[in-house]
Amino acid sequence: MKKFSLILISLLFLSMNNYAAEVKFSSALIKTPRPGLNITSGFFTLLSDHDLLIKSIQADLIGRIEIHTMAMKKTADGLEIMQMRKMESPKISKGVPFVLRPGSDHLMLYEVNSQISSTKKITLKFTFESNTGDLLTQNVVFDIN
Ligand SMILES: [Cu+2]
Repeated sequence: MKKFSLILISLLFLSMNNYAAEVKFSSALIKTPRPGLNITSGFFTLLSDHDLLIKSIQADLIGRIEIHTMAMKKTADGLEIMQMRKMESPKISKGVPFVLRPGSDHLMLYEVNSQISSTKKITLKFTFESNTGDLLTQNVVFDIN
């Protein structure tokens, strides 16, 4: 019995250790703001082996970072317009790529310091919440182009 609980405890310990959800980013890119503008957009693909919520994204030199959905809407007079909406705590489903790409859902960066235009890389700090309420952070290097 004692041996059994020892095994159980070490299994628990192992799975807690492994908890550090594996979150893989690819195609992480931020567009250089156009001259005179302090907002821009960014893109990435994320794949996680756990269900997660994106709680916040922060970076030096950037005032505020949001994730937006984008959809084309027809107005009453038949015009096609782009409609962007902020996603509150976007949900990442285990094993399902979360894709932000040009012309679709995207990162929206506000109050961007002009110094960003003279650098090639920037680190964004992502804070995730697991479905057990744990918070985890991950620094992700984005290309600026
Ligand atoms: Cu947007």
